[in-house]
Amino acid sequence: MTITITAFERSPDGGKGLSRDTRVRWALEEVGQPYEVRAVSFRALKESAHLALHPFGQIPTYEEGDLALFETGAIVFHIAERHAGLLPEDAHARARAIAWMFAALNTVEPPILELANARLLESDKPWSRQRLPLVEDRVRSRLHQLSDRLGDADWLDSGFSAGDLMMAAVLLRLKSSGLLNGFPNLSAYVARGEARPAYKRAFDAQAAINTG
Ligand SMILES: N[C@@H](CCC(=O)N[C@@H](CS)C(=O)NCC(=O)O)C(=O)O
Repeated sequence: MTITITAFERSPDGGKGLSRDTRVRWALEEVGQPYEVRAVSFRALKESAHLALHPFGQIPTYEEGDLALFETGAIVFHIAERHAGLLPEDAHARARAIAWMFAALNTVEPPILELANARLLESDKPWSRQRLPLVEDRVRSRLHQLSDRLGDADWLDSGFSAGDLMMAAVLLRLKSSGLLNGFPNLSAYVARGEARPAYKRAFDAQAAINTG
């Protein structure tokens, strides 16, 4: 059955791979599933046809036969459950990989998004210069904890899993901030993710529609 995902017609990052369709593309590439992409304009995101798929008017969505999903956590989890390659066989290791997916989305991504909002949307506010260091500290605090847990391991829980895919995708958003530089093991972890052939294919595919 054909898998169709949605992506921005033109991503605001100009093809740096930060739009969340990239993590879904990455998961599909990891498990070797072909997919099609339907590009959606900002205006169409908020129109009824797209809202029927995504109640919050966002990308990405995932359609396969009569299944329609939104939220990257749910989509990547669905892909990982349906196809071999992203979740370990062992039940406990599988549960831990899923816990890392949730940790990426619920614990690590929120302060990173707060930082992006502080930099992009609030920089003209009179209180912005005082608030920014506090927001950065909250990100650093999470990075410290994650760095301590990762130590010198390649991946968060033995082999690469959907948990690593989601965590690396979330951390990639920090690359331009310089905050990862204080954590060499996390920088290397993200680089290992980016070096995976499946990530490269996903990155190139999104770049192809967002550059040029
Ligand atoms: N929690 C959602 C977030 C989705 C999201 O924020 N998508 C962004 C693109 S990366 C979007 O569509 N933004 C446009 C908007 O919110 O109007 C997920 O993980 O899928």
